[in-house]
Amino acid sequence: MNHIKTVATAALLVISATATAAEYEVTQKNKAFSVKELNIKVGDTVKFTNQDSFFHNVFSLSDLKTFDLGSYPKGEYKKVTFDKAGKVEVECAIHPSMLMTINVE
Ligand SMILES: [Cu+2]
Repeated sequence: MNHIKTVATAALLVISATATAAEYEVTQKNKAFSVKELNIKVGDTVKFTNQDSFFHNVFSLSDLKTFDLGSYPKGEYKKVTFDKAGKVEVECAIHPSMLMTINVE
């Protein structure tokens, strides 16, 4: 019985740790990000979904969070979790005019 109780407590801790983190979705449509600017909190995740019928890429060269999610087609998404406060510029390598800013607080 003691063992079962320990497992239940551990599960509760996992739930409370993730409950404070939010997930946002930014879509790529008509060669643009759905928002120009997004304000999130440290620990939050942003899901980048391609809604165009051609490939988009998602990357950032920002010091705060450097990443490259690669290129992917319509209907697919990739997620990034932001673990530090600051500003992140997000771009698409295929379409240079696509640009957005994420403010992590
Ligand atoms: Cu693009």
